[in-house]
Amino acid sequence: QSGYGLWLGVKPASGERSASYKKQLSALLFPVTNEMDSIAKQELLSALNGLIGHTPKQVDAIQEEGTILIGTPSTLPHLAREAVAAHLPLMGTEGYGIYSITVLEKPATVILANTTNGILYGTYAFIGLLQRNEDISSLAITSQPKVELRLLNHWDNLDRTVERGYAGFSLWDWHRLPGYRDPRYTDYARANASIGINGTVLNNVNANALMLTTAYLEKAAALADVFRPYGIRVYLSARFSAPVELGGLENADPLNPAVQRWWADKVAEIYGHIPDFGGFLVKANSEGQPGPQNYGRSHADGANLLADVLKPHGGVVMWRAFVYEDTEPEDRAKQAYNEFKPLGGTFRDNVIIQVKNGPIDFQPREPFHPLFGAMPRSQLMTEFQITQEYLGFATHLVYLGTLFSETLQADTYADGPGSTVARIVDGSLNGQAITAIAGVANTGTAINWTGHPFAQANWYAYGRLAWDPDLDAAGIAEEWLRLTFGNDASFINALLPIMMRSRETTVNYMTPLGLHHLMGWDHHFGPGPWIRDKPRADWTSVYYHNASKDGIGFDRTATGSNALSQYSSEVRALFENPQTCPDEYLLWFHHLPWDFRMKSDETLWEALCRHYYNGVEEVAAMQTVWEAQRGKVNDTIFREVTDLLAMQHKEAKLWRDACVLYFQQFSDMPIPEGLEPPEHPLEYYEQLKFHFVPGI
Ligand code: BDP
Repeated sequence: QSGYGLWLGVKPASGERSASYKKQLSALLFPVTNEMDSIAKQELLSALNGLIGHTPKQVDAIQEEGTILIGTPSTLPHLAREAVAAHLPLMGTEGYGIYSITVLEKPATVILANTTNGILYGTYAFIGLLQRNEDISSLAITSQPKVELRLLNHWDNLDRTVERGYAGFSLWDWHRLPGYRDPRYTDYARANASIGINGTVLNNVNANALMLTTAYLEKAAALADVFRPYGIRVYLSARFSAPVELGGLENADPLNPAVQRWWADKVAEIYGHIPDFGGFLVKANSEGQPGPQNYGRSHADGANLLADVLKPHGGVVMWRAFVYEDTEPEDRAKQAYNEFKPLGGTFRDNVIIQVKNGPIDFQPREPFHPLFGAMPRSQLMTEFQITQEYLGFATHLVYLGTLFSETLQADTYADGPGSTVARIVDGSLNGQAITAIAGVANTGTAINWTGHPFAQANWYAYGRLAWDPDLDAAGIAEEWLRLTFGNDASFINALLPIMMRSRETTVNYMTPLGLHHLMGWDHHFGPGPWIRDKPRADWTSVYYHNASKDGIGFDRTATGSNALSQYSSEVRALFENPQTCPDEYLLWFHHLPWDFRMKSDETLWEALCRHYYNGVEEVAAMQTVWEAQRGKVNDTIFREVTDLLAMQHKEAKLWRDACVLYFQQFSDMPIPEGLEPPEHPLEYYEQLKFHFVPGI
């Protein structure tokens, strides 16, 4: 009822399917050799119990039709002689195959992998097929993750608050760790394993050095112990100045031998606690965080220091490219590229540069980050934000599968057409040795994990796209709907279009036509296009929208900041002419007069108004569709989503009215006829105060 079970809840299979599953899955041959195997087996047995009210008989050899065989070539050696064994080389160390075969002239199903991890993933995938009531009579699935390190990043603080977290407090009960291991840690690991996530960074990138003290390492080790049998490794955010704060050293200069020794000893200690520790995530010289530049050294010096001490243990460094110069740049969108591109090729082979999907900061829509494709001699990974910092928190229904895919499928043209971001992330474009992807988690102590019931879909979609960045966002949404709510076709057909449209809807009522960073000061709740006069210009809204009597938008062409020059010529050609630039990115790249003629033949002002008004109407349409689902989902979730949609509608209107009135001061043009005028004057919206907004 509460949504705690996520997408893993099992409902009885439909009558016809139930009968065929019973026949097809009457016996189980699954030699268990370790804890991970036994988890997989338990999962399958309990899923079958829920689906068909029956568990297969467990056997040591094939005796009858309808046996399911699960194993590796070493646990089921005779499978190595079957034709399906030819697929093993395509499964790597984490992939699996699920096939319908005939063994000893009897129809059987086999889940095959090279490793136990593959078995676990294959079993979850098979359970997913059953939950979705798929036909399992002629299966031929081979699947291998395209990305090696598939991570969640938790922005969790040691006091259990979560930076930009909207689903309660941190899951990690640091105070009672390591003594008490909350069963929820296991449920967390299970949910992640079911979608292929294999790593987790436990603490905030704005890191507290205490995380690296022995007391906290023991706590982290307890979590690592719980996660290990689910194939999940623990990583930590490292504070660059820890040698000073914890070690009492004079500085944290990466070229100082005492600093190098301190990190080497610390890393050895970490591996003593967590033998399979994954490595460090580092935010350095960004938003006040310490870093190598404090000592006149480069990001590469800093990253390589940590890479060298992790290397003997097999650990990696994920060094973030979300950086700020101390001095204000002419265009913040250009900074990461300016600082990192010249360092291309100078990072160690266990460093991966972690680049946000877009050049500003997780906005409802951004073009892809220009670093993708610009550093072919260094390893890059993408960071997405699953938590909805700039997308209505855990109140707005926004399916992010489409946002993630939009970036992943963006073509950088770095090596000709087809040089997508996905191909940089999966390593196929530049042949990078370590591939990785990160998502800033949206989980917390909320009973349903993510606050909004539909925000679970974003965790799910992130995991699926981390496994295969080329998966289709609609296919993932449908999978999630069916796993979460069951297989009622009328419900799926009603909700799928809503999910698929929801991100565009939010863009419409928040930041249409390429506008960005209009959110309320600091907490990022609600509209704040009037935000000005802050410690840095690039922390204000007026810096980004540049609205004045002569027009609106950020000129990033050659007549402006020329951020466009950071992209390849094909991408430049796509964006540089306002007549042909896609509407979605128009004001990201151009400053245009209010009467600019859009492709739709409207003026820019009319188009802007239309997008804002459409956004609100689309939320109202979502409410109508949801209302019609009464009785098809349980009452608790039905009511929760109903109420949240009503809040979303109200907040969407707030966005629309505040922004339209604010921009109207400059356009001096009327709100097009037929559109309902805002309820209040602009001053009303400007003086609204929101206290104790979560997530700061
Ligand atoms: C911004 C957040 C801030 C994070 C920062 C980061 O507002 O809380 O610390 O990104 O990614 O989106 O480091």
